[in-house]
Amino acid sequence: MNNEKLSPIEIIKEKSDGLRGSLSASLTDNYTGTIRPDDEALIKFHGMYVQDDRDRRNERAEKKLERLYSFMLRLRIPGGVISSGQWQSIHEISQKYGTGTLKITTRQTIQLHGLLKHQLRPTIQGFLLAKLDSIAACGDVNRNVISSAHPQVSPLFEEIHAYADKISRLLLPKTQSYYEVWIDGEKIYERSAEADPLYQHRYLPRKFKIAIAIPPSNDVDVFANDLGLIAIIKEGKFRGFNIAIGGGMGATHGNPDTYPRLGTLIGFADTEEKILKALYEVITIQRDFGNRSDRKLSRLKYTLDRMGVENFVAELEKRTGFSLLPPEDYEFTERNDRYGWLKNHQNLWFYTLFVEHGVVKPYQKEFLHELSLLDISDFRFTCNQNLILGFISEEDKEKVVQLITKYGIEEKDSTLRKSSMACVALPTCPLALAEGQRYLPELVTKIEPLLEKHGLDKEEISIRMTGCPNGCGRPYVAEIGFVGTGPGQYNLMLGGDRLGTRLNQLYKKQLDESEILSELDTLFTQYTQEQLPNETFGDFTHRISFSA
Ligand code: SRM
Ligand code: SF4
Repeated sequence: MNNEKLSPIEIIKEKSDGLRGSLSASLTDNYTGTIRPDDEALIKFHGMYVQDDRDRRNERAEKKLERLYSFMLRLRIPGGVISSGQWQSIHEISQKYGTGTLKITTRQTIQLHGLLKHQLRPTIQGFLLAKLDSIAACGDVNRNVISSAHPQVSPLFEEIHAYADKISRLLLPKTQSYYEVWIDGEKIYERSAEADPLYQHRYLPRKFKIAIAIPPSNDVDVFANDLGLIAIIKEGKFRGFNIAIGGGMGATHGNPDTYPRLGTLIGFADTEEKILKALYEVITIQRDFGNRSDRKLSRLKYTLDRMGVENFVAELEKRTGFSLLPPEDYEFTERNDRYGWLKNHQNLWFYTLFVEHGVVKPYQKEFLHELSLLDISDFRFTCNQNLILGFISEEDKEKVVQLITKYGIEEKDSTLRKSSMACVALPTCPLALAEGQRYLPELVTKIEPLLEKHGLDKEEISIRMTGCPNGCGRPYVAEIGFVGTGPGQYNLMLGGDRLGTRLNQLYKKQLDESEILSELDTLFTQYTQEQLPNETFGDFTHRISFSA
């Protein structure tokens, strides 16, 4: 339905023979550490990205060597839950292949970095043995479905959380190329069995993201997703989901046609059949109407704004054959993780471990490995890049406490640090303009004394940093957002609310560290002097800077 000139990636997808391309040949080409250019686009659908160590680009260029290529692999873990055994496998595979780092992402899964080309097959085969895969973790398809991660939020948690897996399965591409390419490269599947009514030959115009929020927590940032589901619980029963569409964070510096957008609530669906039908057809509309010529303008948010919400909903009703009900009332009261020990309604224990920006430190890795060997908890990733050790019985709790003491896992970090989030950025992200997770910890250390000076150190101010405007750490829904513009420089974004329901706005451009600290010092002074009762920092900066 979109007749504009197709972008080159559309042609690559169409000609890819079910996302196979020449991946098998690329993998066995020993003359280079990378893969053929077309395969670079296709490998994303298999959950991997080609990267290189940007810290070493100059040194390699001077020696006339090709870039130090390696691969990032992202697992598909709907709802972010794995078993102790699966954690053991992830641990062991990461010790053997790649850089050994484990990174918990903002979409509650795990990434391994620095995998060399010849390590990809054994890595994936190892994961498959552990019943883990990376299918559709990236690429122009539905990505990892995320869900509120804290089982204490509701006795209905498991019933609602189960939708993450259900939706992920429903929306998996039908091609079996993953098994073919990553097991042995042999063609084994009948193409006729791979017909894909949802994705057809060109897949979606762009990535598609779904989140499930379980009020009162908006730990998933539900409105930052192409499709957000908000669980409605009434009289102790799960009644269905409010549906919000058209959220997305990505923008491009200097391109005013691009912008972060919060999802728009379009209605309520009250049965499983209607919920799944509605979300499936939202995706078919995006498939058919999304922009396939300019990838900067191809996310659902732009399709929605171009079509208009009313027309979109009318098309949705035509395709589903029913109307959504009006959205139901709900309330978010929190977004941060609930750190430390908590119990659920079944008297089972949960321990939330703070993992700064999802980078699992070596001592945390050892702690988690030893714990996984005991097999007394599951492992749950949160969209705030942390980890919950879940479903621990009263008698096993003491064993975890002992390990916590043994490894010095203490709750010493400041409230600000525990409310912070940063994207990967340098040295692996090819799109980074500035540092992310390597720098925010240092900046937080410099902001902490300012907060103490103003008596604000117990405030849960959300602070997020990304190395570029793509928004992987969702900085546009933070109270203090830093968006990288160049080495050591960030746009300061202010005025977002604490619950992720209002976008922040550009306050000052291209600040360096000393300018950031001086601006914040002034703002904290003003906040302590002019704050209204119970007014959060985000609400305050919104009121004084942008409300007009
Ligand atoms: Fe992201 C691209 C890392 C969550 C918006 N993101 C990338 C790439 C793959 C760079 C690339 O295209 O080559 C980054 C890899 C860095 C590396 O070395 O690992 C990258 N994104 C991440 C992660 C790992 C950040 C983190 O520190 O946790 C997150 C992985 C999530 C996951 O498990 O799937 C991650 N990315 C997000 C989010 C947050 C979310 O989804 O809740 C967003 C904003 C929401 C959205 O999609 O609108 C996000 N990433 C982007 C974009 C901008 C898309 C757009 O609409 O313009 C890009 C660039 C692109 O797609 O062209 C991008
Ligand atoms: Fe890379 Fe930009 Fe995403 Fe950070 S926000 S990981 S710099 S694409």
